[in-house]
Amino acid sequence: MPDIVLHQFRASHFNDKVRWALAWKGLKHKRISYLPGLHARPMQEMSGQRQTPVLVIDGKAIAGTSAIIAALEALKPAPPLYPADAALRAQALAIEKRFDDDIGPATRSIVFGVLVDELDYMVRLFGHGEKWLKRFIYRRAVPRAVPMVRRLNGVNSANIARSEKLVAEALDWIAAETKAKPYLVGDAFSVADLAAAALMSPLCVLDHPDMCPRPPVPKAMADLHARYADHPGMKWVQARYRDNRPADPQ
Ligand SMILES: N[C@@H](CCC(=O)N[C@@H](CS)C(=O)NCC(=O)O)C(=O)O
Repeated sequence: MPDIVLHQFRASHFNDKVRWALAWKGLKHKRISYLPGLHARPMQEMSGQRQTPVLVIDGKAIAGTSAIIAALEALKPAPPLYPADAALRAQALAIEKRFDDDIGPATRSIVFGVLVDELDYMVRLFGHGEKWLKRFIYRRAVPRAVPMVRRLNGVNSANIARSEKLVAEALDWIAAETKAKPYLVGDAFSVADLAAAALMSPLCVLDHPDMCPRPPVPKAMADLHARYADHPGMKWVQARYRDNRPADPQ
């Protein structure tokens, strides 16, 4: 078995996209978690860019979730995430790209629009599992980082309005595409479903241990989840987590 290490943020939908792909492939791996802000230098040194996730396979670092999934598909083709048929594969990869480029960042802007005013919750989401003292020091430092958090995550009224529109369109699109069948492309779960579900996931309540709420949940976050809860597109996201996300390999 290859040696696989995932360098990750805990509460992050792009990171969950890779955790899901690793679970789907049944690939055992080690996880190293970072608190946002403390991640940039190690990611840069490892992969030449600052974002998480970075996956290291037998010493080779790969950044970018689509490149990581391509590498996992090459490493362990079965069970597949790419459809075998070339036309369906192109369709699935185009959907993955749309969610990577537009919807994932939009989801993040909406959620951080709440989190910048709920710093205790933000630290619980990203810091659960850390030692108490590290969380305490981080919580004291976070207020100074809020302007940067706003900038990096597009938290401004114009971008949040644009993001809400993109997310509403994506949810309607998912609902229409999956009215008569569970999957976005063909008749099997693929990278399209994985990307769409993972990158919408922060807008709904999940019971998966990697993406569940960290109580107490502030009212503003509960209200955000409630806003989308009844949408058939969001129910589809929850169904994919329930039906197509295998347990992590032990
Ligand atoms: N397109 C990238 C997006 C990754 C991404 O946005 N990562 C975020 C976490 S969700 C991050 O590391 N943000 C911190 C930063 O930009 O420094 C991918 O597919 O991996």
